[in-house]
Amino acid sequence: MVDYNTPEYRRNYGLAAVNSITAYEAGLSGQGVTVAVVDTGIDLKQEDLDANLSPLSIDITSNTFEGVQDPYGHGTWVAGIVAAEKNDSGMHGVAFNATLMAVRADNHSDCTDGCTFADNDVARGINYAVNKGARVINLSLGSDQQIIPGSLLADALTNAVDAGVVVVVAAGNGDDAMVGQSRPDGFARFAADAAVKGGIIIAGAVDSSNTITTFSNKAGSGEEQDVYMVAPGQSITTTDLTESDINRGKTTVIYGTSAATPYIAAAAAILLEKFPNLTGREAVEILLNSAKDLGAAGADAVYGQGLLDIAAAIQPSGTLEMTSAGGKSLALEGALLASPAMGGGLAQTMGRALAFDAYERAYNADLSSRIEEPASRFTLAEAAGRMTRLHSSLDVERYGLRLGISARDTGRQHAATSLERHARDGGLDADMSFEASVTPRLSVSMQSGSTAGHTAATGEMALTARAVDPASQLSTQGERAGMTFALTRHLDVGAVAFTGERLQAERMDRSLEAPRQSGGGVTLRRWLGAGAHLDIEGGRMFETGSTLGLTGTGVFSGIERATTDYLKLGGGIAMGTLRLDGAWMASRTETTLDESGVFAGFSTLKADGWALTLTDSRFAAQGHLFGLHVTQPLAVTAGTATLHLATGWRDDAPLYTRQVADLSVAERETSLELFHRYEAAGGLSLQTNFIYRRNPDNLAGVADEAAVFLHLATAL
Ligand SMILES: [Ca+2]
Ligand SMILES: [Ca+2]
Ligand SMILES: [Ca+2]
Repeated sequence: MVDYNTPEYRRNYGLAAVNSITAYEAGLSGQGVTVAVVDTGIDLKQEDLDANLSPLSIDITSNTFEGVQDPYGHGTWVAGIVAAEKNDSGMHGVAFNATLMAVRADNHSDCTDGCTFADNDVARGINYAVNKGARVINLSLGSDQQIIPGSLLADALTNAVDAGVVVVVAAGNGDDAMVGQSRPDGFARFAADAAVKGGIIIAGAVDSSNTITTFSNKAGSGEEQDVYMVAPGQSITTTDLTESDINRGKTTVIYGTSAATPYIAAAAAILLEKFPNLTGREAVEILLNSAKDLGAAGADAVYGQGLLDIAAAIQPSGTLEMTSAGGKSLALEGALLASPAMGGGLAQTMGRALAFDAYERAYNADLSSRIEEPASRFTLAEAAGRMTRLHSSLDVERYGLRLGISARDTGRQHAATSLERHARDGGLDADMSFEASVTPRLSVSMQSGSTAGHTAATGEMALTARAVDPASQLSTQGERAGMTFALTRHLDVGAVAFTGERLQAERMDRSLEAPRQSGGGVTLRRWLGAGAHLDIEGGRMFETGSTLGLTGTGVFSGIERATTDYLKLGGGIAMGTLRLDGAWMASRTETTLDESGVFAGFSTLKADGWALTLTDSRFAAQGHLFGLHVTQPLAVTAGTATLHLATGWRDDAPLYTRQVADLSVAERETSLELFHRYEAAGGLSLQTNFIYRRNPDNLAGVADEAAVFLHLATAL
C-alpha cells in the first residue's frame, strides 16, 4: 500500500484532522470531480496547481482565461487547500486530484485591503460554474449584507442547488476587529433560506486542537445551525503567489473561515468521486450527519453539526442492504455454512457482490467473508490437545438381546475420534443402542444419541462413513444426534435390511437453526462363500433447511429442503488374515428454495464418493488389528447454484444479475487413514489413528492436514 503519511501531507495538520488519509487509502482523491473556486482567480504560474487547473477556468470581468491570473493571493490560497498537487513538493490539497475551475469574480480594483466582489459578478460566476459542469462550488467570500431573495445572487445559488451542485460558503471572520460573532454573517445566512436549505454548507473554522477560532463566526441558535459545520482554519499551509513580495516560496500560512471552506468543498469532491450517483443535497446531508461532534453534545450554537470527518462520510450510513432473489430488501447479515461436498465456486461468485446504504451508495458486500468453513476441518495442533479420551461402555448380551450403553468425557470442545466433533460444552455424553433378535431370522436394532447415523460405516472409521453416506454431510456442521433404526431379515444366501433414521445437527455456535434430516433405504446382501459378500443399497434422504449440508441465515436464507436419492454398491472379501471392504456411492439431490435470500435456484446436484478398507488380523491372537483406509469423500461432480447479486450500476440504479456458481469440485479430497488397535486383557483397548487429508473438504487452496489420534477405552 502507498504510504500517504508523507512530509507533504504532514505540512498541513488539517489533512489529518479531517481523516483524509482513510479516503486516500481507499484510492480517493477527488479525481474526475470539478470544484469551482469563485474567488480572486489563481496563480497560473503556481506549479503545485497547474496540473489540476481546468481549461474552463475564467475571469468573469474580461471573459478570458488569461484574466484568471490572481493579483492578490486569496484565490490561490483557497485553491491550494482544495487541490494542490501531490507531487512531493510544497503541500498537497485535501482532494489532490480534483479538477480546479478558477472563476475570478472580483471587480479588478485595488486589493490592498482585500478584494471586493459585486454580487452580480459572483452570481455570474456561480452560473458559469454550474453550466460548465462543476459539482462543487467554493465560496470563501463574506459580507454583512444579507442576500436578498429574488436577487441575481439568490437565484444563482438556488439554481446551483437545484442543479445538484454542492455549495460551501464561509461563515465569516467576525467583526472589524476579527472577533467571531455568535452567528454566520449575512452572506452565509442565505444557506438557511427555504429555497436552498440542505444544499449549502456554512463553514466555520477551528484550530489545531479542534477548538473554535477567535475569529470564526459561530453556528448560532437559528436555522443556520442545521447546515453549519467546522473545519481547520487556523495556521493553514497552502500554495502562495509565486511572485509574492511577502513570500517568494511556494507556500504560505493563512487563517480564516476562507481556509476552512475549501476543506469541506474538497471533501464533497471526494464523496462525489466515490459515489457519483449522490445528489448534491444527499452529499450535503452526508457531510453534515457524519461530522464529528464537538462542544456541547449534539448540534450546538458554536460548532453546529461538528467537525468535518471524511473517513466517516465515505462509510455506509445505517445498515447495508441487498435485494433478495424474490425482490425484497434484505439486510446484509447472516452466515453461510458451506458444504464440504461442494468446491469453492460459491465463494468465488460472491466476491463481486455489492450492497447499498440508505443513500443507495454501493459498498462491497464481501459475502465470501460470511462463509463459515465446515466443522469437519481439524488441524494437527488442534487435535494434539485432545489426543486421548476415556471411553467406558457396558454391553449386556442375554437371551438374544444386546444392550449397549456408553459414556464418555467429551472434553470442552471436540471429541477426539477421527472426524467426530462435539458441540457440547463438556461433561458426559451417553449413547444407547440395542439389538434384538425377534426370531432367529429377524433382528431389530436401534441407536440413539450422538452415535446414531454412524452405523453406516463399513469399518470403525468415520472417514469411511463420510465417503459413502449422504447423511454424513450434515454431521460436518457439528455433532448430530437422533435415532437410527434397522429391521433385518436374515436369509441363507444373504440378508434384507430396512433402515430409517432421523437426525438433527447440533451446531457448535447455535447461531443457525439446526437443519434436520430423515431418510430410509433398503439394503440387499448376498453372501458369496466364506467371508465374502456383495451389498446393494438404495434410499432417499430428506433434508430440512439444507441441501447436502449447505445452509445459511440472513442473506443466505431460503434453502427450504432437499431430497437426495442414492445408490450404494459395496462388498467385502477375506483372503487369509487380510480383509478388503469397499463401497461406492452416487447420489442426485434436488433442492427446493424460497427466494428470501440471494439464492435463486439450484440445479440437480450429482455427487459420488468411495472408500476402501484393508484390515490385517494376523496378530489377532496377540490382540493386534491393523488397518488402512483410502477414501474420496462425497463430492459434487456436476451442479450449479444461481445467485441474485448486484454487481454494478446501470441508469443510476443497482444492476442485479443472475450469477451462476459452479458447485462441482475441481480437486477432490483424498484421505488416507492408518489405524492400529490393541485389545488387552480385562477389556482395555488402545487405538491409534493416523489421518492424512489432501485438499481437505474438497478445497484445492487449503493446506493438507495430518493428525494422530489415540483412543483409550475400557469396559466397566
Ligand atoms: Ca504541477
Ligand atoms: Ca505539492
Ligand atoms: Ca456539538
